[in-house]
Amino acid sequence: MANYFPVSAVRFEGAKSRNPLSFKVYNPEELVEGKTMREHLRFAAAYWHCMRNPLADPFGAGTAIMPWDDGTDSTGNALRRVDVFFEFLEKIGIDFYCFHDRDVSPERATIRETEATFDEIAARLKERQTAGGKKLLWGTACLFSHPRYAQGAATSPDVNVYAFGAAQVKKAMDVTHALGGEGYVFWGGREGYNTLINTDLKRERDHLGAFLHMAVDYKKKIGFTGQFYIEPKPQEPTTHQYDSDSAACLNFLREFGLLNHFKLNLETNHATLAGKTMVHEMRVSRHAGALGSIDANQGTFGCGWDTDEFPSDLYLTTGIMLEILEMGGFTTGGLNFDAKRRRESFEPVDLFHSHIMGMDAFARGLKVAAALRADGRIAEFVRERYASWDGNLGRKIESGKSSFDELHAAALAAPDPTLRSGRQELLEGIVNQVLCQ
Ligand code: XLS
Ligand code: NI
Ligand code: NI
Repeated sequence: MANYFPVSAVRFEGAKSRNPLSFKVYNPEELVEGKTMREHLRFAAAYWHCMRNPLADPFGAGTAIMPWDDGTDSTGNALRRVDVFFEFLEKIGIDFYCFHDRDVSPERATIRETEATFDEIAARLKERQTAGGKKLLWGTACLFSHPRYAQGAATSPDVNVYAFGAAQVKKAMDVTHALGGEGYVFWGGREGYNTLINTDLKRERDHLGAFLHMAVDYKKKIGFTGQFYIEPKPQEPTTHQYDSDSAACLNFLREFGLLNHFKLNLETNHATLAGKTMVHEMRVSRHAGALGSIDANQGTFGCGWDTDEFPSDLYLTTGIMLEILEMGGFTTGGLNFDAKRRRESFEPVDLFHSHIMGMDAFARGLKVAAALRADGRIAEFVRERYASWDGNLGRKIESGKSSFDELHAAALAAPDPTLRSGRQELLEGIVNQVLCQ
């Protein structure tokens, strides 16, 4: 078998290791709260960033060195990329992967030909999955690159474009199903508008609702039991995307009667773009029973771009893993590195350095999150903070059995309330104390 990366399999060597191609924290078999790190974290690599991202930016051409890629749309080139990608997964020790249809398989002159090529590539993906014990976390369709989708796909003003998009999703679902995918993602990059002046917002949202309903029907028809996810993002490439954040997505799903069929795939940098923290986005969807999967990356606050940096911020990874532990762990979801190396990190080995760093950051986040739960001081504080609600009056209100008359009487009878301190800084100090242990 060809050897595209001149490195050996990456292993855990512990905190003292100075070997750059080793894990310092991520120890796949180490138990945390009774489960191995590997089971908790369910890492996935993104095909698009690993294999298809040339590391270009709006000011300059791609810099990524990809000696295996001849730059053509030939099926042979696409098949070779599959081999390179699986060698990467095997050497880095990542169990899952995610792809868009067009990342793995090029578009041909007709839909029929495109589908035939896709079947050929899917067969190779399946072969490599089985050989290496790898799994597809989720598949998706790229409905944003081709010029026909310039004005949206499921929200296009043109019904024929809409049909094209549906055909593409149908096939991407077939392939995801055939590959045993655990999920399927809808990220509507252009499902929004650039200006309201030319946009029938009502019709576009209705069309998107209908599109997703047809996807649910088709899922049942083919017997695909994977989880459907919506991935929120507020803008970029459109000025406004209908699935702008967790709350907007949940409202959309509720409005169109789709809430039972979808969970959310949350991406850190999308939260940042929405002016929210990732933990906020996770908390909102967790309480709605809709926290599904994570696109792990990080961005720069206020920068306005989805810079998809590899996650290095331990405070962030701790917050994310705390939400996951509080949820009881992932079921179908996982941590997909929707992250790209910086344009300066153009060598193939940088794929390893970036994933190693991100995996160690999440392993540390997991350990700190578990330690915070074992420590218990923060949870105890929050319980105490709301303790007044555990009395008769609180219980009645919470169960919808009180009234303004009763509360008026209660307020008259009660002494003036005395608030207790929120102790934000004390609690932040506890997080830091545990993080540094
Ligand atoms: C883009 C999105 C995209 C989705 C999948 O910003 O993050 O990569 O994850 O279509
Ligand atoms: Ni993403
Ligand atoms: Ni993104």
